[in-house]
Amino acid sequence: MANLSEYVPPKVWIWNKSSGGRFANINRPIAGPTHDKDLPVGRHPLQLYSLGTPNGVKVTIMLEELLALGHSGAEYDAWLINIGEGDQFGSGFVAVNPNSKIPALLDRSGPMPIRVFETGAILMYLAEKFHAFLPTESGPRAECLSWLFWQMGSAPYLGGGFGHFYAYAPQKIEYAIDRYAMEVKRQLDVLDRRLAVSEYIAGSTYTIADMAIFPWYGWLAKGWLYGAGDFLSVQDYRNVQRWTDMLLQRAAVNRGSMVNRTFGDSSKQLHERHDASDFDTKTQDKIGKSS
Ligand SMILES: N[C@@H](CCC(=O)N[C@@H](CS)C(=O)NCC(=O)O)C(=O)O
Repeated sequence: MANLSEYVPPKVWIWNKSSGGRFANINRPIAGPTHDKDLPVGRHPLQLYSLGTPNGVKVTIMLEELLALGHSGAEYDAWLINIGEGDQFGSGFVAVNPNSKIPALLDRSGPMPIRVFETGAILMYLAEKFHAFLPTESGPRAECLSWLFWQMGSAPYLGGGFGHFYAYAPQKIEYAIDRYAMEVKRQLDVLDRRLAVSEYIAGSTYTIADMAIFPWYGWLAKGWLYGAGDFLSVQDYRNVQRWTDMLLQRAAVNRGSMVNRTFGDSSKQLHERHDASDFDTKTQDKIGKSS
């Protein structure tokens, strides 16, 4: 292993604002709003405040799947929260998610708005509201929720651990990259073994567990996260590849993956979604801007 310069932690940690790294400008050791800013509200029952990252996409896939099933109550306005600019610290956003992370959902269909944050909670809330994509029988339901919460516990090692140290940290630290590469490959193997014996993650039907896991581990399997496809030999996880290819055939998965997306091919970026027709008319290539 390469020599690391010796770091001796001080007795009491203090915030070094210039610690570097891709997200140094938004990372802070304190919660709460940094500025006053109301959130916009559109005409639909559901208001989503998000960004087209893997966490954001879980929810837009679910909403597009619900609409594809004919649930008009799942019509939604998807507003862009630019986390690089600190939008998640605006007072309106913090009121919907005190944890200041996208996505956050406001259900305005009832007499009082209901806020929901954390993607596991949002997916369960929508599944229960529309009686869809979450089995009702106790065994299959337990399997689905087990995998849903597996994702919630596992993805921080992929994003905050592996992705951070492999792609974003100011220095490449062999110890950290090794530690998280090992864990992420173990997680891919967990999925690969499961998908060797099961068509979908939770069994023979497509559920919110697939929607939660796909944007992280499906995107990783296609080499779309952190430029790490070769490094992690993702092609070796044949069952994960099979399952990812199957989900990529779904129109709602492709629509959901476009919403609030601000990177890549401009024809796949729909920065805000307020109507089903926006997919045909308001992508960045059509409105003449790209970022
Ligand atoms: N456990 C959360 C994770 C959400 C999350 O980490 N969101 C990231 C973007 S993918 C975020 O908003 N980061 C902004 C920040 O940390 O300030 C969930 O599942 O909803």
